Amino acid sequence: MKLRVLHHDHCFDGLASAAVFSRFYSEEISPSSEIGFNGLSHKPNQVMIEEELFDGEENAIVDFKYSPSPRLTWWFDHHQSAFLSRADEEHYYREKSPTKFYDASYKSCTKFIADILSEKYGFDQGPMSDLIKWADIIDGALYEDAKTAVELKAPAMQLMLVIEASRNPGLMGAIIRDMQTRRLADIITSNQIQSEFRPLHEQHLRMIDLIREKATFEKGVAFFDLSEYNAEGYSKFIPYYLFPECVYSVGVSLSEFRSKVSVGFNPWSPRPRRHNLASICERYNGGGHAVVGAISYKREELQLARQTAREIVRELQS
Ligand SMILES: [Mn+2]
Repeated sequence: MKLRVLHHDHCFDGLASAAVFSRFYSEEISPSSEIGFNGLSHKPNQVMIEEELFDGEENAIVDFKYSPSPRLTWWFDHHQSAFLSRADEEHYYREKSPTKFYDASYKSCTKFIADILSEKYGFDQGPMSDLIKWADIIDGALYEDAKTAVELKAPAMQLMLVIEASRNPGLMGAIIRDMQTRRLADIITSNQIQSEFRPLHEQHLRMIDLIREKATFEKGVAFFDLSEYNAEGYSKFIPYYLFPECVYSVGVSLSEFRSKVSVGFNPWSPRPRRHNLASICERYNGGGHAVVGAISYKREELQLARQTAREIVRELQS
């Protein structure tokens, strides 16, 4: 018997969701089943989950979009945009499958899965409670302060850095297997994870120094232009760590494929938010949420990205 678990890739909640579901499946459904993991990533203009990914006798998707495929047997998601099309959404509500679940009010899919399985199958969350708690904190960005988010002292935060940034194939599956039975503090001290963590952590510390050096702070807005550096993928909480008084941050970055303006609201801001950042970004053909947004330009449109960033800084300062 083979179970295929498709999970949101390079995401702490995606991997923790796969771990909780797999432990449940081995305990309650089929102890002798062989479980294989495969990560899914968002792609522009995606219309469906490729059918050939459903290569188990049972197939599950966790923390990722729905598929109407008859080969999909289990599904759990908590994203606001969980359906690739209106037809998929209608399919989900019409089918009323007893093993497919959706609730956008959950901070993490991990906690959602654990609660559903406890309620319906008597699954014991106890042994995985620390993992579930951290999935909620990380996916819901419920950090106590910027220090917790940026200094990465907790084992879960260190593991998050490895999960989000490592490109080592096979590592995600190994972490999911570990998450099912081992404590986060033990997982992070293994040689394999440490050798991944060290260079990523050094890179993270360099980004903190770079933003400290490049950022200006005026009228509640921290602004930094990192386009001269290879600097896409820094932690979005760094500006709030460096400038605790700031309300908003605006950054410009340049990667191999695009130039980008990132806009964020400080979750620990001393003053309330007075702007909807998604609406501001939408005016420039970008998007996001009320508290965080972004606008992508072509690489060669960097000047345009810089100009947009300056305009947004002025708007947020007013
Ligand atoms: Mn999630």
